Amino acid sequence: MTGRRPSVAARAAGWFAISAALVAALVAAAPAAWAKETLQSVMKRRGLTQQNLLAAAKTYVPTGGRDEFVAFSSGGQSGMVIVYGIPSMRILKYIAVFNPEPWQAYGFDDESKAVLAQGRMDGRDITWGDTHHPALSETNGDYDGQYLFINDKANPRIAVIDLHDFETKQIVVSPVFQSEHGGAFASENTEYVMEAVQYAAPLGGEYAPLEQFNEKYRGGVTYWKFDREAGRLDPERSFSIELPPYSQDLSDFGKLASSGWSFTNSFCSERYVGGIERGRPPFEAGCSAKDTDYLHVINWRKAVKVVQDGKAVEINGHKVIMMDTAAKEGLVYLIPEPKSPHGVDVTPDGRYIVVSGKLDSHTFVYSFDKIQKAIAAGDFAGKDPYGLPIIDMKKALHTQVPLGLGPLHTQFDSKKGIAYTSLYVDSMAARWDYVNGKLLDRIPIHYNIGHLVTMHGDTVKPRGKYLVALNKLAIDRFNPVGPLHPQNHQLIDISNDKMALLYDMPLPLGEPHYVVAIDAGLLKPAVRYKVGTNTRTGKISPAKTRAGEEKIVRDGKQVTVYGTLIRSHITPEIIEVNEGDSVTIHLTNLERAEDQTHGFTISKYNVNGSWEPGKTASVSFVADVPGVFPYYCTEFCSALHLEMQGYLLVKPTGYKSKVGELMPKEEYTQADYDKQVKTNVETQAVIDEVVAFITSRNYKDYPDVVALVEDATDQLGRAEDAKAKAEEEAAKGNWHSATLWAGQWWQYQVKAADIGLRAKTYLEQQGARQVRK
Ligand code: K7E
Ligand code: CUA
Repeated sequence: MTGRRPSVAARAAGWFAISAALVAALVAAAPAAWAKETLQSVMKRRGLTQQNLLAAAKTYVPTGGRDEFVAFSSGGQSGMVIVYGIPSMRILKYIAVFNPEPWQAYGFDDESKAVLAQGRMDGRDITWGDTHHPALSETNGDYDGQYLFINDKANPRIAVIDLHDFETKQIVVSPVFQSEHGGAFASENTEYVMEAVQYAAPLGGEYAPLEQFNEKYRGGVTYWKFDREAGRLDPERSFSIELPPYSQDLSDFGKLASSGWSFTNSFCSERYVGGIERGRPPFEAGCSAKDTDYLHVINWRKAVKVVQDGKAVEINGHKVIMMDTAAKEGLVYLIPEPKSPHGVDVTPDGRYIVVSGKLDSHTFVYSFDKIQKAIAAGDFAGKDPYGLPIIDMKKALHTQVPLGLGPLHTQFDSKKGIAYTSLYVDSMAARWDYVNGKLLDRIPIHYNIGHLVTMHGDTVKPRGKYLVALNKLAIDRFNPVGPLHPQNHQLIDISNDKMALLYDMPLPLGEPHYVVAIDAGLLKPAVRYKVGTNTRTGKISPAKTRAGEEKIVRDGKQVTVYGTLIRSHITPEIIEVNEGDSVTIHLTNLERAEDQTHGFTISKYNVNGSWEPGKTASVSFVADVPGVFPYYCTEFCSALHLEMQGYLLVKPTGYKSKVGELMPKEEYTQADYDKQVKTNVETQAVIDEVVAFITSRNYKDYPDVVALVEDATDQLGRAEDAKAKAEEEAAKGNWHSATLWAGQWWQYQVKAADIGLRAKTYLEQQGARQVRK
């Protein structure tokens, strides 16, 4: 054997030692016992009340348990979406949307870079987003668990997340707005996703001085067409409606009784332009001078026809219905609404529209029926300066209810006619009856509640049960972590006559604005991809590579690597290029086992990626710095994870290789093969034991275990294939290849054993019954 390199035998010995240790670990299990504590003694020691225990019992999810609902929270300035479970309030995932996130490799691999590139504006990368309103896709007005949309208020954009894998698939940039806020909201069957302007500006991005505010500055609302088949928004079939410069705000789609209509608030119908430095009142005074602002009532279904009839103009290649057309065609109506409103929320039956004015202690309930009657009768109080008809407030109002100070947003209960409204100034949540106009109950929350969310609370079929208060500041609520505090989401039980506070959850990732919460059973995310999937397009990647097809292709200065990842090696293990070469590395994760993700990074080249089972993704860089750069897998994926490594060698320009540099060949022997087979036989004994346990229990009654058994069976099938290959090679006396295949056979066995053991533990914890065979 040569030099300082350990021999094959020595390295193999290390590998086998690990296998033996693993086998031992797989059989061992012995929990340690500690002094006994009782519920009473723990309550005393921690100073807990009966009330606390009740709250804990309502939120606690035992190990292995699942939450009843899954919440999707905007991540505010983080540009992400936060996913957490209700009632446990455990964070499950951060979904990267508008900015790079290394763990998901979003913005690191070429495929996701292409998604982020869709969000570029004026030729510039926007490396953050101010996410406000997530919206779940709907079928017949209820969540269907398929897609999630979210807006970026700062840079007017909407993103599409596919809930099949919780990945961002598309970002669309508003072709006409300079900022937005009233989005994303989905129509009853997700035909359209809405996005409304916030701060008025000339449509399409032109310059105009503030002196021309009334003439040139405009608001608007965009209806993005959603192509469900493609799972993408279709800019070609999307359109906007020009609106007055009233600072449009939140919006909502009508449903059932108000199907085909949408509603958008505004908070500065004064059309005030500020200018305190020019001796004028400040924005906040100028924008709240009048007692009322305008609710925009829009017939979007009719607007679709108006666009189809060719009555829209094009701005930046995007169809826009101008206000004179909107007025002539009867698309937009205005109704005065309480001063500086924020939320507008349509009731589950679609018959009422709830509007809260931040500066009015009443919450206003408009009747869709009355609005329609006024429109049909042509009964208008006048027109605004842009010719849009105004409906008299009294003629549209169903009732006004004094709920408290600073009402903002409203959600609905499974009980008919019951709503919940956040009271920002009072720091309370109110439960009230919007049909009979009665306040029923109020609960103090910790501080400055913004949005609130009930389960399916903005659909035709709210589920009730829980309410989450999204508090703007946490102040003194948690262990101090410096001047920048987390936010505070408070879980409230709404299933009884009195609302009850259950739990405080710190959220340390930007300021969330809105949350939507769906019955967890409606989400059906995949556990693996079809081998070779480009997850950002959903199509099979042309760079898909199977075992044995790995190759390195050179074309001039372009080096393309087609590689694979599987426990516990990266193929190829050596990539040699010349200084200045352009390198693209396509990798396919060949694993089929659940959660068997591999990572890949090359030191100092800012190369990073994440490959979930079946995924093909690519990293590209210019090898402009010569040297030796180790690459490795960044996920602790197996007992031999540290060995999942390789070298990128970047040869300096003009480097001449010298004789003797070639690596000597090292081959496994029959002894190596026999040793591996012995380990495999021992591992198989462990597997057989686990299988015997599982099949002796009523495991089929546990869907989680059935899924584990399927996964384990799949791994065992693969172990069988590798075993057959190993034996084939051994029969031919190809000991090197035979040993490699025996190693792969063992890798599959270990995974199968590992999955089986998890199933066994689960059955033990659940107290599964013995069954007769
Ligand atoms: Cu913060 Cu809906 Cu953007 Cu209200 S929004 S609080
Ligand atoms: Cu693959 Cu670590």
